[in-house]
Amino acid sequence: MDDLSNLAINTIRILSIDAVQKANAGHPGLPMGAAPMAYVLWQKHLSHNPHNPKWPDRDRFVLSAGHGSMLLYSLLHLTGYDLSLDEIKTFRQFGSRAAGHPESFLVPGIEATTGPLGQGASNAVGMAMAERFLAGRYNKPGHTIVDHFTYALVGDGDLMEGITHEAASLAGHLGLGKLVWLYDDNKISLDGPTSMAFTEDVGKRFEAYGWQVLRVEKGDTDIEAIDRALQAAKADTTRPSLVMVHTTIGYGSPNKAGSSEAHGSPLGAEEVKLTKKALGWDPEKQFDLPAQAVDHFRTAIARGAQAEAAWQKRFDAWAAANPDLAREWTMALRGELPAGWESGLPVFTPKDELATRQSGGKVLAAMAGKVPWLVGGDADLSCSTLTSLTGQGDFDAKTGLGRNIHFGVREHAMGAIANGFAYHGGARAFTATFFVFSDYERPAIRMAAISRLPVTFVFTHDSIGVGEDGPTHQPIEQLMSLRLIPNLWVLRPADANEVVESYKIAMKRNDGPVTVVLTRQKTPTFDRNKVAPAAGVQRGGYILSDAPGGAPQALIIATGSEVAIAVAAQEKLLAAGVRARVVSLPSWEIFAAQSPEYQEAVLPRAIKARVSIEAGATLGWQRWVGSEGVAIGIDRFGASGPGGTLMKHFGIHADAVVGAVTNLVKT
Ligand SMILES: Cc1ncc(C[n+]2csc(CCOP(=O)(O)OP(=O)(O)O)c2C)c(N)n1
Ligand SMILES: [Mg+2]
Repeated sequence: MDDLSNLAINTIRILSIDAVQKANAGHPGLPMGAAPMAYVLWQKHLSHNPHNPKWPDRDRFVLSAGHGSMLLYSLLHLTGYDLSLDEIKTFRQFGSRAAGHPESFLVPGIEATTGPLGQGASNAVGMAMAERFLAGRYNKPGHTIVDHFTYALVGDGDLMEGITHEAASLAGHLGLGKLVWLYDDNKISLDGPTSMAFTEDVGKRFEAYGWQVLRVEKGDTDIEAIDRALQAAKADTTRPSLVMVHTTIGYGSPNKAGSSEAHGSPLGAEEVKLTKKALGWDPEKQFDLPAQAVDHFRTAIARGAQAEAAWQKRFDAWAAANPDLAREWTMALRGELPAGWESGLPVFTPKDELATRQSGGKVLAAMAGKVPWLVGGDADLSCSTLTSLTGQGDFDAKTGLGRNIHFGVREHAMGAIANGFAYHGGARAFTATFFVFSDYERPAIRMAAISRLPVTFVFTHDSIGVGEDGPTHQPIEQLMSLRLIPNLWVLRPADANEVVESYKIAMKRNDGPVTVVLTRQKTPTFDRNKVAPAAGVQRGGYILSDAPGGAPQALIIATGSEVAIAVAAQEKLLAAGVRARVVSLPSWEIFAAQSPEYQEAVLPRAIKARVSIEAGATLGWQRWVGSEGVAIGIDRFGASGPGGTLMKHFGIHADAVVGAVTNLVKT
């Protein structure tokens, strides 16, 4: 290895261990072991512009092993991104952008929030798919404006997690030739050697997935071999590549290298000094970055500017030849929507007795006709979720054409891949599966919420209304548990026109994910001449049907298919002389964000007789019905049987509401 490369690699190591030591917390081992591969990738292969981290055709780099965050912060600082040495000195402190794990919205250049192992690598699959999707849509003969690689650095932990098994399997199937995972193959994880729990032949596994597998035996020192492997990875355009780089965790530390002791705690002041000595640094100096190394890293700035300028030239020529596409490109990347995109959406009438999954399918297809960058798919359930975009073809990673993604039965990866599309930009992604399997997608939903990603997670078969499939397929706690996730909007529309409004919300939201929760079974479409317009959904909750003939004595609050039950109860109550107001509350989050005046107008504090009805867990409903109200729901697992029978059996019917309201009004 030449001296300058050696110095540069050690600079990453020293900066990383100093920051971890100062924070008195963090993971020094990975940055030390992975520094050579990171150096070769960033210095010789990664096409990026530190002064414009958002350049659309940059290569993407995801540090999936997010615990090694100091590796990424070192690279960002050294190559000239907006992350100062002073900020690195605040690593892991409250308010620092150099957070414990990389957070995509804190520092430009962090492509994905990582930490929960496996998510980042799977995001990278989504990014690589998004690259293909944009290439298919925008590249034209003689004009290539989308053409970049996606790299992820993965550790043993990433490759143990099930989610990467799914993501890698799909990536191999699709033949994502511009996806490269660099595997920090150090045979150590948190608790000790991986031999305790992880002994399969990873290379063979990836070969079986259809990946090109490359090996670097001396990953601590042999940067030429790393370079050759990366060249070979890029040269194979038909298969994703796994570069297995054999490294030593904590390389350079005389007493902790090769041991899990280097994984998750600072080396200790003494060991830091010994490491510095071993690597030829002054043991007494901290945050000592040799100017020669920094200058060397910062050549990335000129290289990046040049690469972007060359791209810009190609882009301008393309834009001149394709002005309509160029306008679309700009809109799609900004997260805007084409003028008039809402105009063709269906309007449903009471004649339409549809399951909300059915109306949902129609709305989605109509939106897809207006928004060409809407893309999505399902976990082998499109025949049930009805989320196929009719006439839009199946996604083909070779051509990049087609907008229906067959994720296969892989909910875990599906969510993370959709997040990858959002991280990439230029495409609006949705996913679909049965609501009960939202549990399989939940870790990705949580990451979307943290990272403020505009992804739409569609779920159908949303209650015991599913029927005969029984308790394994009947969501009980899912609705309430998704409401627990901060920054996630959970929408459960009551009828077809509320579905239209829900999808409008999903399409317009740019600062976080939205779930749209739909029924398997038919629900009536309300006569909007008799009840309030569905546009009330935009406020999260609204008075669907007010108490006829005077001030309401009671409030009935419901979501989804139970709103129709509430309306039926309202009629029965009226016949018995009780005036009840029906409030449809499709989104708690949006409603709770309305002004106190609006909330008071919908749910007046003075009315204590309140009953909620929702075919799911009741925990939490007290928030809206108050301590004196009654929450009708289901707090046990469902049962196998026809949906209608189950609704009766579990007390989800109008008479239950009538009974509860009558009791409350009497007392
Ligand atoms: C889903 C998930 N489970 C557990 C953890 C806690 N954790 C962080 S790093 C780690 C071990 C990772 O080992 P490896 O990827 O080999 O990293 P190395 O020790 O080589 O740096 C674990 C279990 C996590 N971050 N995410
Ligand atoms: Mg490891």
